[in-house]
Amino acid sequence: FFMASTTDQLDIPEIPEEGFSPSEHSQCYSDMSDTEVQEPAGSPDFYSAKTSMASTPTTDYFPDSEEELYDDEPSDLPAIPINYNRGRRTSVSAESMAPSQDKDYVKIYIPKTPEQRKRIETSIANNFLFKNLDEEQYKDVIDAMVEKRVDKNEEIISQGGIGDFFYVVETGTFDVYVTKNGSAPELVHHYEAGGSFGELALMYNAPRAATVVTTSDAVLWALDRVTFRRILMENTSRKRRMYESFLEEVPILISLEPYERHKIADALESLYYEDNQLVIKQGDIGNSFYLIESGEARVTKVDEDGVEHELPGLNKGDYFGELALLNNKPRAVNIRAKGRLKVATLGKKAFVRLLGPVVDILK
Ligand code: 1OR
Repeated sequence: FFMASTTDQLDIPEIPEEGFSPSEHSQCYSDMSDTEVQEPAGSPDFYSAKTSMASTPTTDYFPDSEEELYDDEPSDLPAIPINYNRGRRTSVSAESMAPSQDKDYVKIYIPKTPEQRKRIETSIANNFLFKNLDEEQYKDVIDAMVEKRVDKNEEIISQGGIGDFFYVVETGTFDVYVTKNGSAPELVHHYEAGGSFGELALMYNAPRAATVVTTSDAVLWALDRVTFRRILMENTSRKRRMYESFLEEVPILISLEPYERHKIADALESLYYEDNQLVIKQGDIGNSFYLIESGEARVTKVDEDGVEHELPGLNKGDYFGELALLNNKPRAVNIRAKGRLKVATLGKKAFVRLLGPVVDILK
């Protein structure tokens, strides 16, 4: 796709990166390309589908110059979250985020069998980035996705490259490596079925922040940059922005990487309670973890004689509900709103997956 259309017509900007050295990185990945855009690896499916995508206006994909890519214009995008692009101007105005303003947009339609659609639906069913889509958005996303079958030890994304696709994992396993300041690549993360990656470069018009390699044969669903930005980005960046400063101040999460807090933000949902409303009932089965965004909560415990005792209360940044999730036991206390209370909740599965690194502290 890129070789056939984009590179002929556009001068794809090279994105130099302070602190990132592709050549040093490639010492560990002898087959790693130093170019920004990867040749699509994998099945003929992927090639042919990419070719048909070329009918979409290519200028939508990349700005004409680096100046445009890193424009000083004010932007409605959040500032870049991680310091992998330190020293560069990071605001972006290359593409519009508001779908309604983008009248010339041609929807991408890649024909699929019902069986392929079913597989996509299963792959995205528990992915927070696909929550809250309306029917049309949901259909447009599935229409635009491309199946990509890859072998073990293939590099799907190279740190420093330009972002072309966002990927959802149907099957297979992946390792994520980050090279900081020219040091050896460090293994920072894994993905498996249901996971997704490659959103950062698309959201922030930034170089790829990490290298992603298959550790088994795998099936991926790739979503092009324009469809990602049109449909999935707004909600995702709104949520990350909304929870960013709050999560930075939650003591229990301080040890996490900024990117780990972003993933938590994707999974959080805010709930409001009125004065005296019950949030957690002693004895119930626990399904959620709670962080107080604003307001206060009262904590009480009913003893064996049925007498309710007041315990120290909870305030902004405090958390509760972890015990029942960690120990699979009923809720140990009652928690009620004291005045109006706003909490951010995380479901049990997401709690286990995303708060793994702090479970010891919670325990
Ligand atoms: P991308 O478009 O930059 C690489 O391409 C992708 O790897 C990136 O989007 C994320 O989807 C994914 N830091 C940055 N990107 C990460 C990280 C990460 N983990 C996965 N990706 N971590 C911070 C390392 C200092 C790891 C946090 C657990």
